[in-house]
Amino acid sequence: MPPSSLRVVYAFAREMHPKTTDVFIQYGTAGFRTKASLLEHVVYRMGLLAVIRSRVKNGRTIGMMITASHNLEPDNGVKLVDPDGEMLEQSWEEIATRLANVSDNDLESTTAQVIKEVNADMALKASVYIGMDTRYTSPRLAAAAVHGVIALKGTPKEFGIVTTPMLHYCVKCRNDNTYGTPTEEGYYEKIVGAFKNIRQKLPVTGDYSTTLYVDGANGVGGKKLNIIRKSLDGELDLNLYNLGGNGGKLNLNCGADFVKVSQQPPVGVEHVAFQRVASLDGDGDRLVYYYLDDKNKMHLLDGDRIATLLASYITQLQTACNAPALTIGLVQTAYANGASTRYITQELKIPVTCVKTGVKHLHHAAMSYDIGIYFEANGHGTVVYSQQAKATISKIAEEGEPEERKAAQLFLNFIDMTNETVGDAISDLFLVETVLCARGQNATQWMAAYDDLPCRQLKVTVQDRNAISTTDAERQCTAPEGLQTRIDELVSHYTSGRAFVRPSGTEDVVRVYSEADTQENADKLAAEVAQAVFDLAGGVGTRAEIPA
Ligand code: G16
Repeated sequence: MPPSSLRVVYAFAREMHPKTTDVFIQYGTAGFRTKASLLEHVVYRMGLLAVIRSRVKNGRTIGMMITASHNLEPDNGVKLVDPDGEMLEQSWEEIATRLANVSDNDLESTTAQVIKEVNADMALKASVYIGMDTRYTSPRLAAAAVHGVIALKGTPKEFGIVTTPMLHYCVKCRNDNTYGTPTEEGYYEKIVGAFKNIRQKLPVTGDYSTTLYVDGANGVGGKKLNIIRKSLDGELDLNLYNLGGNGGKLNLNCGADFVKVSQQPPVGVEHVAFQRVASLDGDGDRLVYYYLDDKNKMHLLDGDRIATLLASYITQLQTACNAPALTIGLVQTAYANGASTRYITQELKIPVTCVKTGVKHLHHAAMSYDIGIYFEANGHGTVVYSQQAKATISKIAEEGEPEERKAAQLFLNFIDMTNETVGDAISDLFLVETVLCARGQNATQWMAAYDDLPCRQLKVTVQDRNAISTTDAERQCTAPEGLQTRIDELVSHYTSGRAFVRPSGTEDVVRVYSEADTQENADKLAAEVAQAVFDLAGGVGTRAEIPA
């Protein structure tokens, strides 16, 4: 493409998606995320970048997802998806940030500079898949994405409203047709099809009940489960709540993030003692479970519990199909409850790696195992399998001893049910239901594996959250000076105390996490650490504002 044709980049920007704010925006934990009103020019520019990225990848398809996931309705966001369905390569995040922040006048020259820098052959075809969540601001932003793609002569394909993991899945399938069909229907066929196959092999036994309540967070995940529900033929009886009707607001007092952080049940869900409830987040990439007991006390089964459940079952399958050479590992973040890490290493005897927050970090670390299980405590995670693992299990399914063959065939269905590209609430829900069914367990029995240490998460608003720097997978704070010493001192007063702070990459806050021997102590420790952040890192207001 000759440089003169880049003029359209500026013309589109000026006429349709001008930069109207000087607020600096950064590619964060999961792309750009801020008030939707500040994002149109950013999304347009990411359309340009997606085309450049596609050409650098020899015309393979790149994804763009318009969503702010767990954030409340006024926010929105955009993230790019690489050809294998994984998050954008980290070295490109700086380029994305640069392109998002230049003035309209400098956009043409910066675009040319980026093309040169990454050595993109602009004569190649480029393909970009675009999806969006249910926010009322999403269609407008999706249109800006399309304009960005067209401005650089790429081919956009719009998927409309889909869950984030569906878009990741479609990108992967478009670039690797052995993975599946790159459509929403193709996704259902693979994931739900595998679940139904497994159900033929594993009859309902023991204390497992096929009735599952679901909190849809008033977002896209619940809507898609409503489509799936009709095809389940009674294999799973889904009672769906918070589907976006009756004035229910996206992620407001409901959804996986609310349930995990506030440790309270969501509004809008009927409560029946001991009934297990699956809670999704706004774009369907996170899942936590909970139930209320007969005293109305909530018991949370978060990402750590899902990880341990899946890891123990996968180990069982591995033993049953006699494939001991395959390496298994589990990846967590600093938010993982200390009790879960102990259970995984000491009881399950599986190695654990701790990495920085953000599925992009976990996914990468998990890929160093044949079978890598990764979950954030907030319910974001999946399982990834190496080619070697898939080939080994397939071979056993064909050539093993009768019992090994049976186990390997089940294992292959289990793999098929997994969305390996990214954490996926729908796929994870079917995985969890499969394990509970296979074991004949109810939620209380699932909960009995180990006892969580009481914990608390808080948010503190400061003038500049980037004033906080961390190291050691975010477990130690290196700036501002004195904060880590203060945290250490506070923690030392508590039995089983642990605490850390980190700047959020999706909200303009500093996050605080604490653990201790009792809930009262965990709450107290979190409040003290939050106050220390407020005092030493430029808190906004008169005292540490501590929203749940
Ligand atoms: C995103 C990321 C997650 C991360 C979460 C919170 O989730 O994909 O990996 O844990 O944000 O990140 P932070 O603490 O930096 O704000 P989601 O579901 O919002 O896309």
